[in-house]
Amino acid sequence: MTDSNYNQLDNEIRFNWGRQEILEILNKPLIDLMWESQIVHRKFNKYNIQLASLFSVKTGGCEENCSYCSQSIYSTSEIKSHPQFQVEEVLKRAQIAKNEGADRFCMGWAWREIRDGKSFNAMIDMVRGVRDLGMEACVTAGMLTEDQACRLADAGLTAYNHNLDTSPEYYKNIITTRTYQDRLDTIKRVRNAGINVCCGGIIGLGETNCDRASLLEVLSNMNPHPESVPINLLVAIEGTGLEDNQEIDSIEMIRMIATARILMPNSKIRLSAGREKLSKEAQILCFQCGANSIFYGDELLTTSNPSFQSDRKLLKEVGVSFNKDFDTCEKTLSSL
Ligand code: SAM
Ligand code: DTB
Ligand code: SF4
Repeated sequence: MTDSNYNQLDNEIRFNWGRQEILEILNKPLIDLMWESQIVHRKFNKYNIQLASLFSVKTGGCEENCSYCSQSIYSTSEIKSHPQFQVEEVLKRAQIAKNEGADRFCMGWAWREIRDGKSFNAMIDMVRGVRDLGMEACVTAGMLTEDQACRLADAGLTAYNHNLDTSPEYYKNIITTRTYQDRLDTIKRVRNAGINVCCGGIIGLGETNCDRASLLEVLSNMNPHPESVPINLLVAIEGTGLEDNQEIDSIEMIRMIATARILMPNSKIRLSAGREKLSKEAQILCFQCGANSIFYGDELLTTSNPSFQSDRKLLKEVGVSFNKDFDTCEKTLSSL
């Protein structure tokens, strides 16, 4: 075992991880990587999986050209069109998610940036409403200004999701309508406003292992670390620039999650998009190596996700705990 791992065992959280040492962790024999990540995970976390529900408030028509995304105006994907959802309907969805056992409600808007006015005011009301239900609230809606970040913080927003997606070096192959620095600036505004940062990336974009290490280097050198780190497996959607990308082996997802757990022991590492492509066994290994949250519910933003029922069954089988109120929730559901 290397000195850096001993530091982890001594409870020291590091913010100075180097790319080479991250790459070495990522490339370790799988059996060692799994063991080391479990040691960190058991020490810092209690195998409690947070269930986060995701809802698309505004779908499609986004001016950015993220080549994986069906919601970009540059994609030809067929997506369900619906006018932007109103506050009442969104809060109804949050209540349903809560009844199903979720304790975090994430709301997405397909925007390049948030604009002030009617729909920003509605966003604020949605955040307040979700918090009043006793749930954590997360928003993802593109770039935001300092003033908007402060207004969202005042409304009680728990976290803002803004992913870096990939390494600074590979980024220009995926998105050209905004820079890596634009993303970092928004993340800084979120942090300065006192909102938790939710920031992660995607694997399967065609990046190398070195790019994955480079993304993890940026994330793990943030001080504090992002409280939440979603790791997405590309959902290759028809009509997007990456529709023909080769599927990657599930072992790579396990490696990415295990490495993120070793580097950022206290963060919620979220096993995010792409779970439909992972076997039950691959997901179990992800939980064992450090994933402590999933998106829970039949839909992500424009694509499908495992059902509530199958996820409850999976988590029960694994024996992890996933909601303190779960027994009550199970009884309420069965009496419906
Ligand atoms: N427009 C906002 C933004 O980009 O920040 C919010 C929504 S966007 C869909 C949120 C994140 O979802 C992206 O940054 C990306 O990491 C992830 N994502 C989007 N499409 C995906 C796909 N097809 N497969 C995997 N992850 C995806
Ligand atoms: C994140 O990192 N993954 C979520 C959430 N943040 C907003 C989005 C996944 C989208 C998957 C593709 C889709 O459904 O369109
Ligand atoms: Fe727009 Fe977000 Fe999709 Fe990029 S990922 S095209 S910013 S909705």
